[in-house]
Amino acid sequence: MTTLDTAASATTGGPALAQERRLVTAIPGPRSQELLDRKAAAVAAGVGHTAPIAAVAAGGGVVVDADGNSLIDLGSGIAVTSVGNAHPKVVEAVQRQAASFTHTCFMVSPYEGYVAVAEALNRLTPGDFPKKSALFNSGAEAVENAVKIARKATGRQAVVAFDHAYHGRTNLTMALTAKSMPYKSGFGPFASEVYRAPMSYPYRDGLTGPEAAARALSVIEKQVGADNLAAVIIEPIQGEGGFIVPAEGFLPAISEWCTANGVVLIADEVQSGFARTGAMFASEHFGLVPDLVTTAKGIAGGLPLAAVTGRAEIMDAAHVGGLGGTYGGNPIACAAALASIDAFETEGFVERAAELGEIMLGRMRALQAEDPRVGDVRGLGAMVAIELVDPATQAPAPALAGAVAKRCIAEGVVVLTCGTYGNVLRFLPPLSIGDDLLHEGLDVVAAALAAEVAA
Ligand code: PLZ
Repeated sequence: MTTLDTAASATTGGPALAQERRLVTAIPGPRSQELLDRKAAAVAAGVGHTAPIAAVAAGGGVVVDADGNSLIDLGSGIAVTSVGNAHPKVVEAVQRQAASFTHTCFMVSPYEGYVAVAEALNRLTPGDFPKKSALFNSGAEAVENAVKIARKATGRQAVVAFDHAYHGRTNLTMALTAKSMPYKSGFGPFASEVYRAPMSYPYRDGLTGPEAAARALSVIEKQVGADNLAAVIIEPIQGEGGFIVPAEGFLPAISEWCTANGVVLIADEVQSGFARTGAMFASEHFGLVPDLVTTAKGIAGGLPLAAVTGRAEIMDAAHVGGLGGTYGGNPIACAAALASIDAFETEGFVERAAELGEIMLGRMRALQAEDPRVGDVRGLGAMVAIELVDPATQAPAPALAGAVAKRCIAEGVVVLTCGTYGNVLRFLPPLSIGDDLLHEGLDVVAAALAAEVAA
């Protein structure tokens, strides 16, 4: 046993973990540093990390490290542990399924968990028409498959994605993702027949939703042509791109155009789905009923699972054997998803996300009122961000955002940055966090911002 094993076995995670910010060493402490040294020697340099800690337990609203520090979690492992880390129902379901069977491959010997997850997704996603689902391992894999399905269903090849979009790190999804550094730079050539349209970004373009939609549709019609277009893929609220909430009317206009032109509209709800925004899916806030929805992250309480769900006739377009993968819909991940979905539906997480959003938006608007470096405050539910800028010019302030995030982590609060310009601080707490801990985390954010002189 290494020292890290000893620390890990001494700590049980989940909601019973003391819900407190507790710093007993500098971050990183010696045990965390020991792991980071091993990481540097053993793990490819391309795999970065945000918080320099060795995590040994997490639950409620905290992550505990190997040195005994307890950090407030405002990231949820990038919007994954929405029901809370090591949620008891998830833990129990995983243990029960693992003891029963760990894998058969659904394409070889089907099992109920996969079918039950598909049924739940067909029921929960927007739209009251017949739906079907297929399960995969990661968000990127779900997006790849949604595009495969749309191409097969339409007999067309082109796909449109938007400025600031993030859809993954595989070859096709890198092509769909907008930002070069760090996601794409040097990793080309990228998949062909991917085109980019301008997004509605109210803070920076000042356009109404219909104006922004007209701008995007003009680009699509002139540069791609509806006859060539299989799918338009969009995050209803953009995640990595900066928590950009499109102006009212933008998404419905894009959706109507897709319907009128036989184009499959894919909503990528990998980050925004599963209660995160105060609705089961962010699409619901905009009255958006996509043809296909991609999900992952929050679906399974931390286990790797992803899905494509949508109109049955589109989903069924792929021939038998055309979709699949060795692990897609792994039984343990499905058990975790069913337990998570049960928690979402019976433990008030949708409402809780809305409450957490009110707290975060209120606090951040108050901060904005006294600090002009907070250029924009935006988000829905527990998906809230602030965009930091030069007050004189509104130019993005990425160095400031990075410095504030770093200071927060040193003070025991895990905060993530995002945005095309790297100047956005985003807050994605587990929906199991308590009000007091959230307020304390936001106090630390405010103090960190105050402590940084303008970048
Ligand atoms: N679609 C909307 O947000 C993943 C990326 C983290 P995977 N976002 C976090 C990183 O730096 O790799 C994401 C997303 C949206 C697709 C994906 C991809 O999901 O499960 O990471 O493949």
